[in-house]
Amino acid sequence: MNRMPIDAIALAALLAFAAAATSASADEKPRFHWDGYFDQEAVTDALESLADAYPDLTELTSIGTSAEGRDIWQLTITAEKAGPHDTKPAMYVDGAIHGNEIQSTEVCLYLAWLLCDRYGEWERITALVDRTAFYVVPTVNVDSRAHWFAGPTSHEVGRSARMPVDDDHDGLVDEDGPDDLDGDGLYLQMRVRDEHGTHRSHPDDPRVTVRARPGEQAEWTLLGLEGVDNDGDGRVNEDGPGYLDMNRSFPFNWQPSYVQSGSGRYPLEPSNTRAVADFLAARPNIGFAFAFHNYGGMWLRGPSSESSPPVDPADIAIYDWLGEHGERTVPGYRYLVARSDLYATHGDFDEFAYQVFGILAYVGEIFMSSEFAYRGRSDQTSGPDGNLWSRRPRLVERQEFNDHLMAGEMFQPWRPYDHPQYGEIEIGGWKPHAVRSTPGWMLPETLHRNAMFVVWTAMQLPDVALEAPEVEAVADGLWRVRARAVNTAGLPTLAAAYRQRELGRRDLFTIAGDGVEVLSGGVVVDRYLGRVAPVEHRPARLETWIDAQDARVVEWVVRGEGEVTVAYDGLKCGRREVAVELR
Ligand SMILES: [Ca+2]
Ligand SMILES: [Ca+2]
Ligand SMILES: [Ca+2]
Ligand SMILES: [Ca+2]
Ligand SMILES: [Zn+2]
Repeated sequence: MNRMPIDAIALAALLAFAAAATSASADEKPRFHWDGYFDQEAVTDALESLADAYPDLTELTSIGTSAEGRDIWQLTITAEKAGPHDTKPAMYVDGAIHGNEIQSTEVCLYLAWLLCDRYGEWERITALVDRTAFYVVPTVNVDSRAHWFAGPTSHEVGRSARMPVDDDHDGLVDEDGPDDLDGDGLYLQMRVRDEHGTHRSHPDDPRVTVRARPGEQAEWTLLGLEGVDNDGDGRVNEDGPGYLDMNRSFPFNWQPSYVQSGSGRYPLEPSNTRAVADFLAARPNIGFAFAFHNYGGMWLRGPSSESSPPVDPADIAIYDWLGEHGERTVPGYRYLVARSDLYATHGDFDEFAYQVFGILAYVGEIFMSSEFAYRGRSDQTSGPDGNLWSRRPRLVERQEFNDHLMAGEMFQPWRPYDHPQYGEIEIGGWKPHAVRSTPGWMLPETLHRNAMFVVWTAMQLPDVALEAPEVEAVADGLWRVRARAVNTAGLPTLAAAYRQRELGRRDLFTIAGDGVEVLSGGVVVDRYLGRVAPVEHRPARLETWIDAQDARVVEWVVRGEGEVTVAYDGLKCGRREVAVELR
């Protein structure tokens, strides 16, 4: 099959990184090269080849289009022969709501491929794809990720939605973004020699510009991202493409731009986030969500801001339990609380999913700068937590990594440039891949570990079985029916937030039969003493839920004869039913 197309400009940025490619093996299963990146065209090709190769496991749809008209692809993965996707507990996974956080898309693609490729080969993956559904949106911010690969680009640009925003309120839109002054396809950094400036060259590596501490002679002032004053307003690069941060645009605890910049004029202003919100609303079977970003090596849970309602302690216990597995699955990652351990955000996706839909959610921040490792025993010390770290400044070590592991391809040496506004300056610095992207040759393990934490979490989605009800005659034509539903998985059928905020219907434990009258019914609150909490109305239809690795027992008294059907029906755990004879 074809080599994935990477256009010429992107190729310059990708030099040191393998280009993503696909090929068919003898068994016609699609094979992908996971040691490189997929541009948006290659993402579409990969999704189409998965959909073509696995028609019984996948369904590829577009959930909407972006501002620039690109499809926002969504791949459903489940074994259709074991039931339609919307009758199964489901996991939602997305990537690249921030377009420059590129490898989040590859994690989604890898997950989708892994589930299809190992189906029928790995027993637990097969069972999982039979029992649950995965909804994968590899790239939410399709426009900016496409521009990031097309270039010119920088690790700093491409986070925003590609929607025109007048950032400086001068009546002109996107009139002064970064400029590729030397035409190398990269937006690099500018610096000017200045003994009264703020920075100096690091003595161990003059390529590294560090802040001058008190008493140290400054050498440089940093002038920001490469560019000129395009509109003659006396400011440089003050209004680039965008700026609207889609992960501040969700309609829970949303705040306007004067509270939090980049949130847009109103919630869900970008069509991308509207498509995601509509998708969640239309899929009440989703029990858990992952949104992948970079970087920092973190599994983040809410609450996201001071003004968010607290996370229910029962849900925290689940997050803590899963988070510990997440830390072990991707060594070095930390499980953290977004608000208290990191920074406050308003209108972010995972808070929206949790608070509005009762979907437990993690943000996965892929990649740690400590992975740019070049260190030996002599420059390590044992920290209080037993970890090792380098004594050298991280940026110096990153240059060593650049030199010895990447043959120098991560950094563009400083070069003089005659700037129309600043005069004699220098342009250089870290290339687009060099800061927040996993180097291509390190990607396969990163993708696998992150995807497997999603897989393991999906294995915890509620797994409910209904046992054969017990029927006991209490009088002539009068029967007591006792039924028991068991959830053997690690997640409850409904999260505590969902139950306590009444975000949707509860699970229904029902009994029905032709000509059978249900006189009373209720949940058995003490299995040993047989105490029942009877409901006053509609006893045939008991509203309930089941905790993780727990059971729900109910009891009805019915009058009649023949067959009754007992069912357990939950939005997030599917429907089970069993027929039983009244005798
Ligand atoms: Ca403007
Ligand atoms: Ca703008
Ligand atoms: Ca300007
Ligand atoms: Ca400019
Ligand atoms: Zn992000």
